[in-house]
Amino acid sequence: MQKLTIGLSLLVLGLFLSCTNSTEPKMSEKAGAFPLYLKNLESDREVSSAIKRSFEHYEAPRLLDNELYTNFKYTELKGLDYHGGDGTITRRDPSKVIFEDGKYYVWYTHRNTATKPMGYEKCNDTIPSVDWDLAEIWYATSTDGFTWEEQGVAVTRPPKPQPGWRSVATSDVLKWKGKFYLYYQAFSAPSGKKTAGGATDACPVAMSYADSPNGPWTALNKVVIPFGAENEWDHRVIHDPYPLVHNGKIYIYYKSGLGERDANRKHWDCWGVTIADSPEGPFVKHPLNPVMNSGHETILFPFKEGVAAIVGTDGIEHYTIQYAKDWVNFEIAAVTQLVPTAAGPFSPDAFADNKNADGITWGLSHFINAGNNWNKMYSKLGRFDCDLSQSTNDPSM
Ligand code: AAL
Repeated sequence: MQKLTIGLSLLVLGLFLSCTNSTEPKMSEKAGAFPLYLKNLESDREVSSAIKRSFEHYEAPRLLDNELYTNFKYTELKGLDYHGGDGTITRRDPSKVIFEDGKYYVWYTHRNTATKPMGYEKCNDTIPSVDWDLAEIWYATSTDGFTWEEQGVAVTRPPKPQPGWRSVATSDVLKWKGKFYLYYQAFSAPSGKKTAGGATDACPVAMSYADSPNGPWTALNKVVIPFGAENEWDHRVIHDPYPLVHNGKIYIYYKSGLGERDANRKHWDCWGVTIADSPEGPFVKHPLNPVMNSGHETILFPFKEGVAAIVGTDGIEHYTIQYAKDWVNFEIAAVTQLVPTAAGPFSPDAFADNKNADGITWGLSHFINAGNNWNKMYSKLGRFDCDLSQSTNDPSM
């Protein structure tokens, strides 16, 4: 007992000396002003590793007043029919929402097939393999963001062998110099094929353009973002193209994977960015790609002079909100929960290139009704509300 007391006294003395002798500024001094109770936490006593990294790594005070932290609220949309949820109709992967001529517009993957998806082995020309197989890109409009009127098809599947003959899906919109562009996954085979190395989706990115958001849309009928070479991180798929405008150029963020997907869906989703001077390209992939290490679907939006990203499922940094002041080097700004899936925000500054972007307060996401069989699913669109805007305190939260 005596030995233990002496040992403890020496330890306390050692700690006291190391604290009082230190010329290093305190963690609070490095991180800036914060409340007294946090100052007490880092008074002259030892702290746990969790508290230590709160200051050193996460700059704890910032977490208490963080403009890039939010929760999400969800509301069912009115006006869209799903055949009673029998799986034959799906709407998923909404684009950004834009506002034109007094209306909100959204584009999305629309499947209306004879049966539910049946998996790769059972699919044929009319039976879909997965939820986004045999799909087209449709659009809907709304005056309030809650009730949506489906307007019909925007981009149809082109004839074989043009890219997208099997399915066109997961689109996002760009407005550039008064014209409209849809970028999307153009499948040249049913999705979901399992190979020895894992599933590979034959879907690079294609594009269609129009003078009005109501169309008509003309397909460029060529690949605008191709796969990387065999030895590159994005050799397997290019998914979820997401165009924004920055420094007078078109930035398209996109997902690909490191490693191959195996039967247990083990893989590592990452995001890269590719940049062009005009909508049809050529797009040049950034030398630092991949620029995000997580996120199956990621929502990006200009925020102040940088770009923010809401990183959803999959990966070591899932359910985080990240920020890249230079649009390439992302840092975690907040950790959150119940993140919208595959969402498209109403992002008024998406194409404004204005260096002081306001952020977002709402958008559309999808909800997957997969039950216990991933193949037999269908999806519905819903609305999310959040508080990631500099100027608006969303009254609905
Ligand atoms: C998604 C997106 C892409 C994938 C599939 C359909 O939500 O990541 O579009 O291919 O799942």
